[in-house]
Amino acid sequence: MNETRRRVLAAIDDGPVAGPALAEQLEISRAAVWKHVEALRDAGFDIDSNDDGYRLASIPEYGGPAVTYGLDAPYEVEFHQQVASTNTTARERASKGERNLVVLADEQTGGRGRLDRSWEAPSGGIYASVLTRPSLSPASVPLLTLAAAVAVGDAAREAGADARIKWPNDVQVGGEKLCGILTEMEGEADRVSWVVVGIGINANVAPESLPEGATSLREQVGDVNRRLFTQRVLERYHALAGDPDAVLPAWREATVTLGQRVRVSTPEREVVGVATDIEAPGTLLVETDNGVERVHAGDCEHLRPVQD
Ligand code: BT5
Repeated sequence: MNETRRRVLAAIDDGPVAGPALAEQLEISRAAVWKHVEALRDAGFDIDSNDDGYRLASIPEYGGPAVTYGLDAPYEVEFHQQVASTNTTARERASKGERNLVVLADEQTGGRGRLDRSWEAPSGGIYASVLTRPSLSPASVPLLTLAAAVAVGDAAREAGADARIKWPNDVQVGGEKLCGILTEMEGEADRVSWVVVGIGINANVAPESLPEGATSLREQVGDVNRRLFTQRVLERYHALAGDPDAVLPAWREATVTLGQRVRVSTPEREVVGVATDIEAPGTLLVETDNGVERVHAGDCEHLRPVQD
C-alpha cells in the first residue's frame, strides 16, 4: 500500500475528518484525497463520507491491504486468492530485485515442502513467503527459519493453541503438525543476496483436508482472524530477524524437542540420542552413546523414552 494511502487511513481511523482538512494534513490536493479514498474503497476498506468528512468504518477481512493496514513491520503484501506456490512467486520477485515483500495466498495448488516434498494448502490457510535481503552470511540463514517457527508458535499460543516447535522447522500441537517452514536463498559464500522464508499454517481449514498427522487452528481452537494472526507472525518474525541474539533463547522456550530422545535422519547418516541443546545458527546437539553429535539439518523424529 502506498505511503499516502497508509496516512489517509491513519487520519480517518478516528474520523470523521473533512476533505479539506485531510488534504491540508497530507499536503495533497482535494482531488488527490478523493482518488486515494476511491482506491481504498476498491481495496475493500469501507469509508463513510458525509458532511462531516471521511471516516473509516471497517477494514477488509483479509488480503494484501488488510494485512498491510496497521502492520508494524516494513513489508508490502502481495495477495493471491490462489497461486501455485508463494515461495516460487517470491523467488520470481527476488529475481526482479524486490525486497521486504510478503507473497500471501489463500490457497496453493503446488505448495512445496523441503526436499521436493509437497505441502497441502487448501483454502483458508495462511501461506506466506517473506522475501528479504538481510546482511547475513548464508551459514546464518537457518536462524531465520527458527525465528519464523518462534513467531508462529507465539501467535498460535496467543490464539489459545498449545503450540510447540519441533526441530528444525515444524510447529506442532500435541505431536500433530500445524505449520511447516521452507527457507530458500541465493547468495555468495559470505553474503546472502535474498532469502525467502515460506510459512504454511493450517489455519481455518478442516483437518479432513489435511494429510495424516496434521492439525489446524480450526481443529484446536476454532477459526482465527487471519488478518491479525498473519500480522502477529510477520511482526514477531521481523523483530527476531533484526535481533538474532534473541532467537535461540526464544526458540528454547518454545520447543518440545529439547530433552527428548530423537532420531535425526540426514541424507548421510542417522543420529539417535537425547536432544540436549541448540547452537547457532540452528544446530541440534544430540547426546549419543558415542558422545555429543551436532546435526545441522535433517528430519527429526521424537522417540518414546526408553522404558526401564
Ligand atoms: C515443510 O516441509 O514442512 C515446509 C512446508 C512449507 C510450506 C510453505 S506454504 C508457503 C510457502 N510456499 C510453499 O510452496 N511452501 C511454503 P517438510 O518438513 O519437508 O514437510 C513436508 C511434509 O509435511 C509432507 O511430506 C507431508 O508429510 C506433510 N504435510 C504436507 N502438507 C501438510 C500440511 N498442510 N500440514 C501438515 N503436514 C503437511
